[in-house]
Amino acid sequence: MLQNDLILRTLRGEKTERTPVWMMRQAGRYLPEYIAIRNKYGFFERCQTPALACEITIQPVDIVGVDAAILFSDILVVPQAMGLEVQLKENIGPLLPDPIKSIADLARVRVPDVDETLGYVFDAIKLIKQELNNRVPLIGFAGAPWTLLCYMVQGKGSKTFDEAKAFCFTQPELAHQLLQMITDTTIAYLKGQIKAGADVLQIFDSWGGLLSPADFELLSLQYIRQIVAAIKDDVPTIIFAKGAWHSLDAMAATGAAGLGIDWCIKPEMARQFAGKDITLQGNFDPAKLLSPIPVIEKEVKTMLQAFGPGRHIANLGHGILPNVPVDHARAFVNTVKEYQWS
Ligand code: 1CP
Repeated sequence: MLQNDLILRTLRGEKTERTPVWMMRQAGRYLPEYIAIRNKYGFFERCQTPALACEITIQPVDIVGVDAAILFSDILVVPQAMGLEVQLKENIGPLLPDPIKSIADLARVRVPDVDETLGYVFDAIKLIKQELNNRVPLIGFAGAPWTLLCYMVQGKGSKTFDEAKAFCFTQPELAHQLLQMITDTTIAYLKGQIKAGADVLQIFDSWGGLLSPADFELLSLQYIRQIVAAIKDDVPTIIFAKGAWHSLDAMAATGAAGLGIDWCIKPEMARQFAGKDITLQGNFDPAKLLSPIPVIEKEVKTMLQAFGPGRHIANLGHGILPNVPVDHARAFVNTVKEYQWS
């Protein structure tokens, strides 16, 4: 039995004594303890070594006191398992030197045996569950098929992912073939995470908001729907599709237990779109954590008030920035934990 199951109860819609809190990208570069490990081991070495992934995953639980741990890994381990080379360039980001551009490139991609290619993730999850010793739940995750296609086709980060979009608009059949292969891999991968012990799963569609509402349905949501349908009866699932507020109603209808929202939508409006029977997660502007601590405390309270008690998990609207001071992250978490509904 978990000692702190606030997030699980909130995802079920149960009343809780307070709002739970965690931060996207909470295991990462703002923590000196993470930097110390980063200076010794390469990125994928950290992901592939269960003892390192475990240590990094638990750091924010000990250091900032969040109500959940999120597996230390990356969404790009899936394209890697599917046969693409993925590099992580220091302070630049991901680089895929041979991206998918044509039907010939697609022949290099496969739906892999996940135990063979991603077994290290399952081993890490088992170790983390053991080390957490039921203190807080463990969140597993995967990238949404659309967001993974963005990297697999564009080959690197981008503000617009125009080459990925052009691929989908000019070679739709190929795009859908690739999206289905990613979906099939992701379902097997997430089922493996559940079997290994993940308590909650989050699907990161970081670039969902780059699509029009119609294209979001066509290129993203129809694949997310398949994933949620395959896992929702085993563990609660949270969909975070950044910028895709226009489809909160459709995302709520997938059977997900929670929806992540960014800071560009009012909580009241998100609630209206998503309906009352789903938990919302978010939506503090990550850059606001650079404000003085009293400002952070005040703004966190304003956020909590806007969401109201119940059906809300406090979080950032996107990942924590590397230049956030640790005591600012802690102020964010503590303000949520200490907040009293009067
Ligand atoms: O060496 C380093 O420290 C590199 C920085 C880093 C880290 C800490 C990368 C490279 N990935 C990660 C870990 C990571 N990535 C986690 C760990 C768990 C956590 O604490 O949250 C998670 C959940 C991710 C997910 C991820 N990777 C997403 C989705 C979430 C989001 O922030 O939008 C995306 C888009 C990626 C790709 C990626 N990997 C790394 C970077 C810098 C990026 C983003 C590049 C870009 O902006 O295009």
